[in-house]
Amino acid sequence: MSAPIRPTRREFLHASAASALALSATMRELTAAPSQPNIVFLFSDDHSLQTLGAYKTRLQSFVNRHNLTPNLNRLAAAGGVFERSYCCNSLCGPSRAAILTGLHSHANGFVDNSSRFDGSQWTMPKALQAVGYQTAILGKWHLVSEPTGFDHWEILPGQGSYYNPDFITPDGTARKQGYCTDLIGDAAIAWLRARDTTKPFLLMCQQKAPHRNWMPPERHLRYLEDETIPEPASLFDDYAGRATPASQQEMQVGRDMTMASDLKVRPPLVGATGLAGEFARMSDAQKAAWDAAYVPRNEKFTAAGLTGRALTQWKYQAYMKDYMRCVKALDDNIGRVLDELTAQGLDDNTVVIYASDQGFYNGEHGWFDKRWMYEESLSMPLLVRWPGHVKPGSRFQPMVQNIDYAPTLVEIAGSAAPSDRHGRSLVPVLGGKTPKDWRTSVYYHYYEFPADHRVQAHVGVRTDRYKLIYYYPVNEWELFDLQKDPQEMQSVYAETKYASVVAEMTRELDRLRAQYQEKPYAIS
Ligand SMILES: [Ca+2]
Repeated sequence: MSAPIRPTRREFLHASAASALALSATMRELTAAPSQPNIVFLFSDDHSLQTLGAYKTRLQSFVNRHNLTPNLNRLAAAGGVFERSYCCNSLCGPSRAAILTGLHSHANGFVDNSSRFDGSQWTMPKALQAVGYQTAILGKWHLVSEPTGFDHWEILPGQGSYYNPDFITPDGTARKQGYCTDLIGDAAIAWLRARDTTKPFLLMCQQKAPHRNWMPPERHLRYLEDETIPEPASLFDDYAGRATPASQQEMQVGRDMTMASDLKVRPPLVGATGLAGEFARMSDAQKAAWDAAYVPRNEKFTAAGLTGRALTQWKYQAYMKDYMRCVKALDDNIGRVLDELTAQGLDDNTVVIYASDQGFYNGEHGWFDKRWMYEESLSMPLLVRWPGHVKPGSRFQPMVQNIDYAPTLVEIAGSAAPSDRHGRSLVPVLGGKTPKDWRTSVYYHYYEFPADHRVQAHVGVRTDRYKLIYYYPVNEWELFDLQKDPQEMQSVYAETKYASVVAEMTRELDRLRAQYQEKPYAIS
């Protein structure tokens, strides 16, 4: 008979220490982990609310009937949708700078796309690094200077390219074969798999799509091919009832889109010589797929000999189909990243945010592009999933801005942003407890004129019901009653019955300018 196996004292102590360590690890998970969740910031460029199925817009039923954004919809359903989410300056670079700093453009220094971001200032990723996060940014950066505050970065030069794009890393620039949206999705998944699993992380995955010139991937070239996208009521807006800047822009679908690049009405790509820009980067196989899709369409278009309104309507359809095809690929890759989080068991302890740098015109007012303080481009999609904090299916009504993101993410990480930030943490709002003194108006300032689209510089204030816009270089004003005129077709600035509203809104604009220590109006 063998003697019973008893642990020696040394073994017993070792086992006790191990279980104490295991217990303490468990305690750490219970206490530390919830205070430092991972953060995945999924971002895109120029994605309109109209083409995100979780938003109640004129295209919502079309978008959902054609399954355009199933993955964004599932993210929204598992978390919350911000219904009054705005940018502070509707342009790519300025929105990104506001997100990183929590400051309006005049204070962070990046006012238009000719600016260069000062990476030495306080930023949210640096604040997260300081409290133990590993940080990464992948995709579109667009702030000219090199990223700071990131342990890993792999960015597109400038706007980047849809096909076979270049990426810049600390080691230099290299071209990758493939479709940009998919390559950024691949990079996000690869980084999630290779990261240091002992640390909480911030992953900023920033797509170029669906930025102009809306080049779809091969697999979606025939998506919506036989469909008719509903037109907005204002596709043939005559700009009466607004200040003069609205009629002086150069961003009309019918007049200002380029046939070859924007609308893809061009000779076959295969065998073509002297191809420029994006088209020059495509492989023969990619060009052949495009020719198979666009050449027959273009032959029909040429044969039809369209002019006037019919030509604008054709351009609207062509534009919207390519735009939505790019959104479809964006959504595919949102799904891939969400699936990777699930596969790694990260869903419960990861905050997932989706936003785009600003909204976009899908033919409203006859336009494409952004820039204006009008609703379509002032608005930003904003979805947040945070298990245990955000009630699934929430629809948030408080007015929020991109300057709020940095204070929010820093608080999520268990720290606090400096008190001089213009934005405010959304954490209480996300928990369903909006502070009583939450803002009741948002401030806006757009600078870049004339640039590409001749949108006049302007400032403005939006409250729940009204919007006041001041085009200061030309000293013209607009006031919209959003309750009566949600499409902003008729300024009521000069109407006597709105005189008291004008006075009140002007005071509010002045108050916000003082609060944010805005600079005096620069009239060049
Ligand atoms: Ca943009």
